[in-house]
Amino acid sequence: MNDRDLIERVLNGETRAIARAITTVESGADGAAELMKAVFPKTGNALVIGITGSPGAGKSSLVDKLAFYYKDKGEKIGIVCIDPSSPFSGGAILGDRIRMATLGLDKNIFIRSMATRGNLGGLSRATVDAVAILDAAGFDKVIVETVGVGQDEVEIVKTADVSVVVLVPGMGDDIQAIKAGIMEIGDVFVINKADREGVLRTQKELESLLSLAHRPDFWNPPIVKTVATESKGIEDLSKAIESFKEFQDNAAEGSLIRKQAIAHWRLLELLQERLLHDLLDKNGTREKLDRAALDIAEKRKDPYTAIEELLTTK
Ligand SMILES: Nc1nc2c(ncn2[C@@H]2O[C@H](COP(=O)(O)OP(=O)(O)OP(=O)(O)O)[C@@H](O)[C@H]2O)c(=O)[nH]1
Ligand SMILES: [Mg+2]
Repeated sequence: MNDRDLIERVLNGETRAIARAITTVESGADGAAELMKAVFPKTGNALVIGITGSPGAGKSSLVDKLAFYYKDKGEKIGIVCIDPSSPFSGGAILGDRIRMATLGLDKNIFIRSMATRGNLGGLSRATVDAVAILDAAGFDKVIVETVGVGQDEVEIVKTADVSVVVLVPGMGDDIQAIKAGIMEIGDVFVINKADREGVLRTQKELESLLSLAHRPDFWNPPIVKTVATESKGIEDLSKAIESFKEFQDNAAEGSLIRKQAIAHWRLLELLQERLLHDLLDKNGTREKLDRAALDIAEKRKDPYTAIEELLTTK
């Protein structure tokens, strides 16, 4: 498959080409930029749903049920999960593999996990690119699942059209702890595992936290209760997602500001990656970096001097 072929097949929605295109952007291989240039104009039709929450909250279970719900309505669904082997996720790797094997059998559901976390970052860039590829390939819904820990993960969910934050009952202290990170990004809140005790209390705590928050768009995030394992509340969740989408569509100005903010963040990220790559690719830079690291470790040099030297010497 040459590059032109690949692009054409992706836009045709061919599964193998989509998988290959995602691998291309993930590894930052040659042709990734050309691919994304061709993909960009074809994006904007899918509804991108970001799902985040603490480890084990039931995100994967919810995503699966939501995907089947949409599929039953005749839609095509792409799922991108971030690194199930990340140190934060509690290591449900095997479970996630089995899950992918099962879901992957359905031709209207495409599931992919992004596992690369290179030392130069790029995870969020590659994930957002993967979402764009699925969008351009004709998927109606693209669901991105990330564990709500870590800056990358939060940024990724922010780029979604609708961000869903998943909580579980009886996590009072957790709510306090995570609110700084993910509370403000939730357009929709889910209390999953609603078959457990303490649902009402969690709901009250959540409501009082939300009443303190001031969103620039004045949206009032709905709270949905679900039992993912029993497929309960999935339709309510889909309605809540839809209601935010409609709200966004009607608030054209607000949504433009949101899109502009996302584009700004993406540009900075691409620039950062590109500048770093260009610099490191220069002859001898990697060796200089190694040497400087040794100098710093042995206290012969401080990191600030090392950086100045690295940037000024040709
Ligand atoms: N009782 C109950 N258990 C649930 C519910 N939803 C999920 N679980 C269970 O909770 C556990 C974690 O579910 P996952 O869907 O893997 O959670 P996750 O948030 O994707 O987990 P990580 O990706 O590891 O962060 C599994 O054993 C599920 O069966 C629910 O509504 N009620
Ligand atoms: Mg999961």
